[in-house]
Amino acid sequence: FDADIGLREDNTVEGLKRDIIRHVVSTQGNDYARPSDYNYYHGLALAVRDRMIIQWIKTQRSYYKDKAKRVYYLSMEYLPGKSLMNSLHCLGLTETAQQALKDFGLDLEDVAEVEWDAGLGNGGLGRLASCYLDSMATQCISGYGYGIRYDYGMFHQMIENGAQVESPDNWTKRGNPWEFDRARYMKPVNFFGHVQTWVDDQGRLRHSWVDTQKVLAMACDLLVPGFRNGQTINMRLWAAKSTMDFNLEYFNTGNYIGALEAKIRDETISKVLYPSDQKLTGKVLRLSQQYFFVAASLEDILRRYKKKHDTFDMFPEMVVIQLNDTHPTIAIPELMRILVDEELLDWDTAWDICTRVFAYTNHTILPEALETWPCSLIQRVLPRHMEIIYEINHRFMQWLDTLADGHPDPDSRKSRLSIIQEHPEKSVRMANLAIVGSFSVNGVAAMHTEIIKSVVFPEFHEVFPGRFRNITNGVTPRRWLNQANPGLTELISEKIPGNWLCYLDKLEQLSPHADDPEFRVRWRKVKRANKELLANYVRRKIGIECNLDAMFDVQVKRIHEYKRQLLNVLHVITLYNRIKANPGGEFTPRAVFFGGKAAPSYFMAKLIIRLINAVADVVNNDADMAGRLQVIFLPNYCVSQAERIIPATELSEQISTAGYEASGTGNMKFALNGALTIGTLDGANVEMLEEIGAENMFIFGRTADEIRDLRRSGYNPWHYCERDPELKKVLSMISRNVFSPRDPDLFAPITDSLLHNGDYYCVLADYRAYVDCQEQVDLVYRDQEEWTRRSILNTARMGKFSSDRSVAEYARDIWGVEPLACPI
Ligand code: DL6
Repeated sequence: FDADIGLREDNTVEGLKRDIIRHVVSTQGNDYARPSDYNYYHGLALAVRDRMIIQWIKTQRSYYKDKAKRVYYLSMEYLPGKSLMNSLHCLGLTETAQQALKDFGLDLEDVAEVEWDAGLGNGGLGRLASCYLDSMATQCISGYGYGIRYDYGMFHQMIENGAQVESPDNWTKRGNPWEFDRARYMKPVNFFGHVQTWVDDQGRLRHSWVDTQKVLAMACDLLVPGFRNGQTINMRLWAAKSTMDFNLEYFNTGNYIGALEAKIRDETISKVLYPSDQKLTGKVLRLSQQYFFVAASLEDILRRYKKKHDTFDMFPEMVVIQLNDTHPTIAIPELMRILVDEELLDWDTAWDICTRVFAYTNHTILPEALETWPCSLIQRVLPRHMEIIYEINHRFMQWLDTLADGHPDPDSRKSRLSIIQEHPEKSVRMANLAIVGSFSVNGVAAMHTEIIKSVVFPEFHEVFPGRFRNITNGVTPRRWLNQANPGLTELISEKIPGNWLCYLDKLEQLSPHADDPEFRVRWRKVKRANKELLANYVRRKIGIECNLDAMFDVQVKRIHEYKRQLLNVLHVITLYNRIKANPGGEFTPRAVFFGGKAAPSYFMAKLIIRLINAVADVVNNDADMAGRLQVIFLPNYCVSQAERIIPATELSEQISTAGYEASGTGNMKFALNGALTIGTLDGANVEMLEEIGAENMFIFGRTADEIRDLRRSGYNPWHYCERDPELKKVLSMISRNVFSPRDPDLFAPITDSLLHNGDYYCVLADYRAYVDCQEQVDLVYRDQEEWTRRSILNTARMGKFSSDRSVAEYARDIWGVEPLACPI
């Protein structure tokens, strides 16, 4: 009995069963004699949530008691995946739930399967945000995630005739037992209107944003539990609701259809996630989404601060706001608007506060992903913010004029650093605004940060030298090892006592066991069992029978030219040709898995999916390939699917063009689960190499500098094709429609982009090195003892890549917060 709150937490099997039945019957209104798996899932989820809310209340209370500085993580995207198993593991209730369901004649795994993934993000950026919330909760950091509660998350991908077909992901159509809708936290958010400038009776120049259209933001709270530490933090997602007054006006004038239109238009704001990860087009709706969640979040943050403070003097001491990429950058002018226009602070004081509160994480160097918004658009949607951005820029330009650093061409530097870009259309460069308005700018892997400092924003680094830093990404071992790979977790736990899942450096203690043949046998057994589980899943989903003796070679991630799924396909075709040429030869058997979604408007990415499936068709239907080569495209790659694929993987493909993958986090998850990596020196692969050792990875291809030099010296992909008969044959097969007999020239855009349009991502330049490196992979795989030894060492040396380490670095180097004493 918790005297403090007065709620009972009965964590016995009987207690849990009682709560499940209560929710199945009383909350959901079911006849207890005939509930379905879904009813039980829902009932169990609510019973678990009951327990988490108690933790959550205690956690929130402790923040006030400890006068904790709050960390606010603003992100347009989160990818929590499924919540049930994670919550049970965190609360230490997995076995209890297993037994409770068994008593009802059910299996926990089947019941957990019913849950729908919360896919509120595109890929790495969103999943990183979820890993960081997990680590904040686990490390007792007073954090909050803020974002958007999209009605439709990442689209559902189907493959029809080899092509991606998208359908909407109505992830909450059967309700979402994990969230609390807070109708009392409805915050009006303003759009459009105009600015009135006036002088008040104290002679102050004032700005009022008037005649706006309002949309309400309703808070939906999703609880994020820490790992067995009694902490639960909050992910607050905002849902757009139309204002009642607004509807009434229409109704009163008899315009019923108009009233409905307005409601639909308003609520469109949180309807759907933009399914494009690296290219953001200047759409009113996207800007509205950004402002919507930022404005609601800032209001909430200020409300919480004002409960305990009468002035803003302490604001930077009590609040830090991490901007997850530029998407929430409009928060900077919004905070200025609130402080100057509403709180009546003078500009300099307000700016000083702002620039001590915001920190910005950059996640990409792809130019098309660096957001710019046409000034005309911002002017229309957020007129006061446009004025403020101009003012910020004006003062920044003036400040640049004061720099006496002997720059040879200060005017051209000013135009490059300006927040306003003049051509081709007058626009706001959001990254420049984020850098100018933040006290910290960080990249997500050492190499990425170096590129940011030296190539993407070199002059910002010159004028703000202390502002840039690196925080290498990490992944949560609770989800990506404990939950996804219980077999391996158990085996590791035999060798490493204590709570190594929260102190991942301890994995190093596994290293000596790599030389123990018995341990290696057991390690292999776990992998084999995981391969069987994946094979069962593949059979169920797409009816393909996987060869369990084959090396499971996997590339799952968003489909993008820079990630070079094409290079992998060219290798598969090369293997196919080699086997065809020598059908009696000895080959290391491979099952090559692909998975990933293409942005619906990204033509090349969708064509790459078609090519993979077309190649799979030829390979999988050729008798000579039986037992040697298989190609499998798994539709609808998502978090819960990753949890099945990663533990079964033996070879992890991390083969982006060097200099383009900011970090990658899949690379970390695979190695943590004992896969060996074939990869380029890109993103966090570089740091993985430092930890794991070159002898335990397969590194190939040109470095980022070499790619740059190659381009500078006039890269001609034809040369590579002409000089390499295997490559030439592969490309000519694609051109000769071997993989598209019924659709001639289907893949011409791919061969054109490689041979005639400059092969921007240097696929052909790295082909030979990749194919040769894959031969090394084959050789090592044939020696299963050696492969297993390396596999164990990979896992053992992944301690650095826990998101706990990343979050601890953010806390120490950027946020200036210390972990609180955990309530339990
Ligand atoms: O930092 C998380 C993740 C990195 O691991 C990937 O390398 C990077 O591509 C990804 N970036 C994005 C960019 N989105 N935008 N803008 O998803 O971030």
